[in-house]
Amino acid sequence: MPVSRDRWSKEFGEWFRSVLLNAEIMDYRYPIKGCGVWLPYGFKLRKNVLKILRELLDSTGHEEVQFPLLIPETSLAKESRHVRSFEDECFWVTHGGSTPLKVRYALRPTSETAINPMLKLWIRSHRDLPVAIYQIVNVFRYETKATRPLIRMREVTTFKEAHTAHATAEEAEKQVEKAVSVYKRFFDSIGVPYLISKRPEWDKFAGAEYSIAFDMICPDGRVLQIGTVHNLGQNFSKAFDVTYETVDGGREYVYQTCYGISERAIASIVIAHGDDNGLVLPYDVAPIQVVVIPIPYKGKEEPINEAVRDVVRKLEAAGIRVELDDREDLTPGSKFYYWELRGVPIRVEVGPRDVERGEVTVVRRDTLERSGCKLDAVVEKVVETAKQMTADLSKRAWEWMRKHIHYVDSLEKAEKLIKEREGVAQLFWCGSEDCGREIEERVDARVLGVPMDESLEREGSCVVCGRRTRYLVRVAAAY
Ligand code: A5A
Ligand code: ZN
Repeated sequence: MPVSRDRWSKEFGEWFRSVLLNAEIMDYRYPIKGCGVWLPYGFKLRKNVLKILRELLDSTGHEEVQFPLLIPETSLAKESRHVRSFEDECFWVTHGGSTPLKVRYALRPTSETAINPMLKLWIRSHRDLPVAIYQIVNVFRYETKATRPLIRMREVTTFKEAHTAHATAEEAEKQVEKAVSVYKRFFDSIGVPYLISKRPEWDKFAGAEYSIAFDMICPDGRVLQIGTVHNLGQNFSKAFDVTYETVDGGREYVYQTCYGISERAIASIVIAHGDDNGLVLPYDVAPIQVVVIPIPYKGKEEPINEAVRDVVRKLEAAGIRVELDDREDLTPGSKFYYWELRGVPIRVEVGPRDVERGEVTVVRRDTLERSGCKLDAVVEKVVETAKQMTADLSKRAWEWMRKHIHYVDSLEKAEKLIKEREGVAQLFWCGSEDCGREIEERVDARVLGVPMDESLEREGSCVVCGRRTRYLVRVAAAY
């Protein structure tokens, strides 16, 4: 029997906030709005998630670097669309001590304008290309929409931004595809389901030719953008004069891409797998993979403790992250509650009957399903249970998401289902900005864009103007 998901779905905002605090992921009570403190347990989870991301990037031709936090206004201002979008979102440094600065510095809101002046120095010839670098840093955005822990921070603490430069438009296009496939593998490895959509013109990244976004659906039916891939074309290279010498001796501006993922990735794990008992963490990223809990029984203390120590030794020797909860002032029941809230994937109980049979009891966090196994086989049992649970979590999350995608043929139906928090509406759309904007207005929701993960064999009529079209568009309430 899976744990209920009433509070998870009906009081999602409150559920999310209280789980982050009580499971000790992030304390969001810092005296600056939009800033939070990673707690030790949350920090370990973050580290494990970043390890996956780093390994994926490192093994696909990216190199990790680190740029300064400060960007002079003169650099930020070089790409006109970029600065128009970001200047009001920047925190500005105006003084050094009490001396006013001649040129203000922005705390980076993202790093295109920090990176391009350096690319101009580094890239001379076609032999210097391609460049593919990334950094995992904090960025600052003076967000005006409601801030939320992990979801909308003003200090984004965990901003993984990759930046690439190429000789040709085709190579940049290829890189966009590669980035999308890296992000797919990343979200697949944490079992988080996603929709991939090409953002409409009016919602692309400032300075991009086009933007592709990964969105997930939250329990309240609203979508959360959990990653983006942008083709920047030559917009920044022209603004920053980043050129290379071509094979035949000419000069050409480089073509660029960039793509980003933030702590929303950690939010996505909390959201996709959680339930009314709290967190449910995928085994691979869980700070503690197995908790061992003795079930005390008068007169059997010694054999139970001996078995418990044996279990812990075996699991540790197998490289499993295991915690023994031998606190004497807590009942087993309150320990179950404590570790369920923190999402520990597997619990091993050792009670008097287990000991008599030379067995232990293994409990999965997602279904709370119990099964026994021989103490000697505990490692195999844990590994097998973990594997099954990882697959089941991903399956459950994908099934839940698919149930919240609805094909509709009218704006009224789209409006109704979005209002009722049923998720994403997919409608036929002619592709024009006028019709797109009208959809947003009449449905009172956001156009996420055209699906990139679904090919459409059918044809239909634009819900606004009635023109025949093969495009679908996704519409939803968005965070
Ligand atoms: N330079 C590119 C990569 C860029 O800045 N893209 S972006 O603006 O779309 O941000 C990348 C990702 O960061 C977004 O897809 C979103 O998942 C996340 N993000 C953006 N603003 C955030 C905020 N205030 N708090 C947490 N995550 C945020
Ligand atoms: Zn139309």
